[in-house]
Amino acid sequence: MVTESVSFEKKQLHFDELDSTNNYLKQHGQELPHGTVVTADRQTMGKGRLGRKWEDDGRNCLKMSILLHDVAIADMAIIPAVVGIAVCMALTKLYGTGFQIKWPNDVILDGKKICGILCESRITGMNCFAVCGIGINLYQNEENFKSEGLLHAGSIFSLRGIVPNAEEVRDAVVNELDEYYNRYKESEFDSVVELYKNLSATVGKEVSVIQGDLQFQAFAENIGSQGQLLCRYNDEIIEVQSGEASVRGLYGYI
Ligand code: BT5
Repeated sequence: MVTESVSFEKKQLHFDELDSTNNYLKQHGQELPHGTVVTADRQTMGKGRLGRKWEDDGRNCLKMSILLHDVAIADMAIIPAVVGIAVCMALTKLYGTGFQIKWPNDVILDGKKICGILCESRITGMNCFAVCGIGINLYQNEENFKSEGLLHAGSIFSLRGIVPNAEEVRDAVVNELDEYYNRYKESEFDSVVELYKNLSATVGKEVSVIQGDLQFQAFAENIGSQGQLLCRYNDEIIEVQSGEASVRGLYGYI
């Protein structure tokens, strides 16, 4: 099905402090235009997936949420993957190669997590609006991460010695999401999944799947059409959904 693509309006709202940029857009999304970007210097309740926390030590980390209107509810499963692609492409354009996606949508560099993505939605009739929350570590050093107890985290500065410009990163991510979300909407779905696979640090590896109290080892064989991880386990292919599980490499975080 071909859906008309609509470019982002690129309205920007910046706050000194919010509980969460995602919460702000979930509350106000209905009145704001498609593509609105909300940023905050500090979050008092930064959220990760599955009830986890996003650690925020102020301006060291870029915290942004982007609003997408008229999203089909069925598309919500794949949107985090499209956001992951957009972040990877934006950072690659600005800072060079090495950025990859650890399933489902951590962006990693040199095996360290430099970006987390949390997409949420609110149902409005037959469709919903989506809030794409993105946290990108910009300036932290090793000590900052140690003091937060974040063993697998890295920043653009700690890993590349570059001092990034937060506005430049924000604008690049928004532009890439505008591009890749529209490609997806224009039925270039397969090309988006293909690109996701090329950027994946998980596909082709033995992984440990963690699903609540359950943990098992499997071979990450492919990505499904809805962004699920297709794993080979005892000669069967099982589908691991991103809302339910995390994966680790057998020898560490990736
Ligand atoms: C995520 O969840 O990584 C999604 C994070 C999304 C954060 C953005 S910031 C803007 C917007 N507003 C919000 O309230 N949230 C979004 P998950 O895959 O569940 O990973 C969470 C785990 O990542 C935590 O349990 C920590 O282990 C780790 N973590 C927390 N803060 C981190 C940081 N700054 N850098 C790297 N890893 C971190």
